[in-house]
Amino acid sequence: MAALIVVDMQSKQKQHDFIDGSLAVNDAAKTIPRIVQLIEKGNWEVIVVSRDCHPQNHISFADTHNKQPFEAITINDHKQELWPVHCVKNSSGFQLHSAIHDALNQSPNEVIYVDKGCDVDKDAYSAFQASSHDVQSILADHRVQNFYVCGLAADFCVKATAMEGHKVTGLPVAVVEDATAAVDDGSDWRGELQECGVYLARTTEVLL
Ligand code: VGL
Ligand code: ZN
Repeated sequence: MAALIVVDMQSKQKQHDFIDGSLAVNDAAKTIPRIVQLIEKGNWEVIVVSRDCHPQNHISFADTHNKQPFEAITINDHKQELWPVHCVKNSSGFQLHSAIHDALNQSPNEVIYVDKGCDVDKDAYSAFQASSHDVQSILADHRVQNFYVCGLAADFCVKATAMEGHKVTGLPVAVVEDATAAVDDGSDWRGELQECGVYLARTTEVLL
């Protein structure tokens, strides 16, 4: 049986959550009906829902370093992209989009929420880096044989979750390409995924 991983469908995608719309992901709104369909119509062993969950002054916030968002800096030999303040735990931008929230609440499938990026000095794009749960064990405990990844953003947290998930579990993994959207339209996230052995699928195929 299969699992669905829904990545970071938080209010950060709403243009009005940022005055300049800076972490608003293009086309994020289009993904919402698709993800609702996946949640409502799929027959899942388990649905894992990740949430980006940052403390104030998080290492990934440009403000923390007095820098501009969308630059990258090097910290301890590690590249850190800098973002506008987003998904601060228990702020409005941390909440799941209401349509996704409602679909999950009504789902007959088991739903497990996992939080990531909770440590002030560590970022985490992949749901497999969640601090609250071990997603690899969740999938193993549910005897999941393959899984699908949807949500935001295609070129960051969705990509990282699919790649790490495929690597650590060895299971077939597909990103649902019409149920995700990228921060950077120019990024070749599809090619990068395929190079790592991750498949691409569309919502209608997944629900066949
Ligand atoms: C994400 C940038 C920073 C994501 C999270 O959910 O893809 N992107 N934090
Ligand atoms: Zn983040």
